[in-house]
Amino acid sequence: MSKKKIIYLGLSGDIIHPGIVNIINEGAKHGQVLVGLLTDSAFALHKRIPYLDWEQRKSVIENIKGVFQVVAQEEWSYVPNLFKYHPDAIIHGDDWKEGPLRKEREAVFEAMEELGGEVIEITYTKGINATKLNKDMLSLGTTPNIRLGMLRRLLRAKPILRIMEAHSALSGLIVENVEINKKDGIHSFDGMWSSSLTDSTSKGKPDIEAVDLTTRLQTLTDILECTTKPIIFDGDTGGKLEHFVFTVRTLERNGISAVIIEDKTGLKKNSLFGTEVKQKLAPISEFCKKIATGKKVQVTDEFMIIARLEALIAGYTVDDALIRARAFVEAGVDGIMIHSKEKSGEDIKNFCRKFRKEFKYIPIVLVPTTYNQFREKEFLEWGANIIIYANHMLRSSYPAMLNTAKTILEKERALEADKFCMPIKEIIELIPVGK
Ligand code: SPV
Ligand code: MG
Repeated sequence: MSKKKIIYLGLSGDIIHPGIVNIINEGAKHGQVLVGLLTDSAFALHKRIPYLDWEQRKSVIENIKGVFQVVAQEEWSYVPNLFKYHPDAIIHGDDWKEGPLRKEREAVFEAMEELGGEVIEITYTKGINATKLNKDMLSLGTTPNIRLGMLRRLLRAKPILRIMEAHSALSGLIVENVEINKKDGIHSFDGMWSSSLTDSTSKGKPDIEAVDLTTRLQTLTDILECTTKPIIFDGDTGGKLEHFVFTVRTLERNGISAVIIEDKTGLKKNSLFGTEVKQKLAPISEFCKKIATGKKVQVTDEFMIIARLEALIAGYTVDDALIRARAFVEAGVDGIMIHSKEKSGEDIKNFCRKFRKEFKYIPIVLVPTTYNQFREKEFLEWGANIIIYANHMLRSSYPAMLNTAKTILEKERALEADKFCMPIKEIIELIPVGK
């Protein structure tokens, strides 16, 4: 009897639906189905982080009737695995003839021709697909536990994360849902930044720790209610050590993934004032104690405490910042944020290079508000892992509102302002009933 043919099937295997069972059954008619299961990283770089990790997905897929074996597909493209496993055929739904997978289809045809194999295309199962199911799942929400662990999972899966500021439920919804299709896949934000600047400003207060944790939590609750992405909380200085332990516990209980605290003392002023105002650095030992105490009281392994270095903001050198960074790493931080208001970005680049040489795996967080000429890829080259767009949702909404208000005053009616506004139909349908 001739050896059974190997039929390759690339899958994310995160959301199982009848379309997947169908393609496995179709594959099994031709031979033994070898599933190339996309790794968290392969999937996250092009779409989103899967709900289940690779091992969990593998245990589900390998137990589906008709699956012969499951191997890792470490790239978005099927091609490397085709050359690795030399299947007799690859099976795919015919939906890839159009849209973003078209190029991949061509590459697969070329690869299979070279390998002397076949491409089997089956009719795509209509009316059901993982993208639509994912949208339905998102509308069900998440749990604090799942959300909390998401930041570390993303850090493991992606070389660099993009985080956008949110200061209200509505801005949170934009960060949650906005995505664009680019050549290398779907681009979206990985999570949200709860900024002290924008949270305070939208409550009509200056950014001086005047908005207390309970009030900041009201904003967070609004955002948590209608989103699923991980949140990084701007913890300012962390306050008094005795208060910080409660902050950590409260944030953790609410499913916040990380808190960033800055090494300043006295009345906190926004960093972007730089040396225009007095910015006093906290003694290293005092700040280390705050970090170590926070780490001790956190309940889960996943919660992250990130130390934010304000040395460059306060007029000190990169080497001064490095001395502080070493001490904070020693005290147990899970990441370092280096901040600067220098436009050139040279100081940040210099810090990143030096820090990365000493510490290979401690995540580096950047907030490129002033040095905004660089792209994410460049920050990645410097060694950064998290990029926070810290205030852009609020800063962009303010001039839009001001413009509308001024136009109505000027014209003594609203007609001319209408072009700056979203259509009434859109706003009444923006938040559907039941979501
Ligand atoms: C914030 O967004 O509140 C920050 C970043 O802390 S910065 O405004 O640059 O200090
Ligand atoms: Mg702040």
